[in-house]
Amino acid sequence: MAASSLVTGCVGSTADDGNEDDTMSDKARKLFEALDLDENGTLTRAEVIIALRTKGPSLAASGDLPFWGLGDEDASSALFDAADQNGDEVLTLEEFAAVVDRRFGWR
Ligand SMILES: [Ca+2]
Ligand SMILES: [Ca+2]
Repeated sequence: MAASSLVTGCVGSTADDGNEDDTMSDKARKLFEALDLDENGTLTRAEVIIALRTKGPSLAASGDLPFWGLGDEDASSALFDAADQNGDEVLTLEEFAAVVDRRFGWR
């Protein structure tokens, strides 16, 4: 499996339609929305754990999450801790995207 196709795009700086910020990948945004079970715009630790357990397999099957990104409760909790940079026990999209984009190599 070649991963080279993942690193294309965003080479030009002329695209400026204002419809896309490049601070995070679309995949991170999509995953965040999938995990935000109550759709309030932030992720709690419980949401991350529950959502990855309930939705993770189907997200992985559809290519929206690496299979190796699936983990048990401890792994999900660790992911939460890694992402919660300011320690307020909720993840913003920005916090979440920064970690998953790096960890999953999406950006
Ligand atoms: Ca939420
Ligand atoms: Ca936070």
